[in-house]
Amino acid sequence: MNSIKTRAAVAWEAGKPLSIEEVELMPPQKGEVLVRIVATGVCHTDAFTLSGEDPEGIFPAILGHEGAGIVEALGEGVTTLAVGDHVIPLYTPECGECKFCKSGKTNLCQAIRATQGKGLMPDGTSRFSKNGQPIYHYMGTSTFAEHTVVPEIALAKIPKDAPLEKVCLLGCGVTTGMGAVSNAAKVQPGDTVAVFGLGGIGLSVLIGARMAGAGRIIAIDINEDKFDTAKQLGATDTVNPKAFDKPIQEVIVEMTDGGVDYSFECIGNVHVMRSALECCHKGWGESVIIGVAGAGQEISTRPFQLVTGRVWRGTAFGGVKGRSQLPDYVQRYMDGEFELDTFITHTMPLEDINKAFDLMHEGKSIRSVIHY
Ligand code: NAD
Ligand code: AHE
Ligand code: ZN
Ligand code: ZN
Repeated sequence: MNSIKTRAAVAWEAGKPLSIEEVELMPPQKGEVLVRIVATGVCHTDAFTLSGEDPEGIFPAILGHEGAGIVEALGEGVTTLAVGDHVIPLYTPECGECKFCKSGKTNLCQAIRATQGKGLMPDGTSRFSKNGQPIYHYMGTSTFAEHTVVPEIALAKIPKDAPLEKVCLLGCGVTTGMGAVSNAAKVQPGDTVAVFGLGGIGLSVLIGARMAGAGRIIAIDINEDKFDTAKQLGATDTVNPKAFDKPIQEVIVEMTDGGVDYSFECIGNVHVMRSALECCHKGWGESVIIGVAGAGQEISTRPFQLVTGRVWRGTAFGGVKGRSQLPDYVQRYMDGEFELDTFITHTMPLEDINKAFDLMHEGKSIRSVIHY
């Protein structure tokens, strides 16, 4: 197979709009797969990396990590996928063989993490280029291209009747939020939950909390436009921190007779991370960090908060093992256990992808989905 030309949104440098270009894509090498992306969501993490705040951000790159598509060609030695299979690219792969996969304790497969973090395929090179200049991959997925090359271990095979323009959201946001509830927190019926940030991630936490049978679900955001959707998805209370002249953790502690059983930070703001921990109940409350904070930022609290029984933890991709567990999320969606339409506030062609970033920054969208 020869190189192909494909359309992509290229991030030439941090802080600049993406540029829609025709780029060259080399064929899949050993253990790699060529995928035609049918649809991709735009996650806040794409905006985070584009902003220049990501310590691993590297340019020029083709961003995007919340996609779904169809296998078009196989590299040498690929045995678990066939041309025509429907797939979701995984920024957290699952090799099944590394120490992490075998531990049974984490979804953070490390088989290709080093090269992935450098924007390269596992052999240390890029498949994308423009006029001979290499363009970096992003999170091993680069779904802001109509065609992309992804390692076999970073593709989850999904049923062919799943609508790709919707289940692409299971490639990051919705799985992350739902998985954080069941895998990281393990919310139980009757538990009280606080969710900070009501974007795609926080709203997915709400879905997970409702499905887990949480009693009270407090949804917190400084943008009150998010409250109707939050209530629709299961929030019992909505709170705008700006409406109070005291720290939001004090407000939540007073509302809940001492604090919540579980809180989730879905923003990426280290000050809110502290509030999310400190609104947890003394003795047992647990706070899960999902939001991604910029380079050089650190979290802090009085150690006494932990000495007195609160727990701080974090999760990537909701603790979900992509190849073995993501197909089940797709099936649950197909079975009607939860819906995705509420998340898809905007759809647009690749040519308009910069609008998706504008809408996100203006707080007007939950998810924009790009249709190729
Ligand atoms: P988003 O931009 O759609 O939503 C963020 C929400 O936070 C918005 O509704 C915004 O109004 C609200 N917000 C901002 N500042 C606030 C404040 N001070 N107090 C209360 N609310 C505030 O983002 P998203 O796509 O839902 O992503 C959320 C975060 O999760 C990002 O940091 C993203 O990078 C991260 N993320 C992490 C993982 C993971 O695996 N850990 C996966 C996906 C996304
Ligand atoms: N590269 C950043 C961190 C970015 C980050 O935390 N990414 C999450 C997924 S966010 C998806 O929207 C993740 O999976 N992290 C685990 C990993 O191995 O990257 C940094 O700070 O360097
Ligand atoms: Zn994401
Ligand atoms: Zn592994």
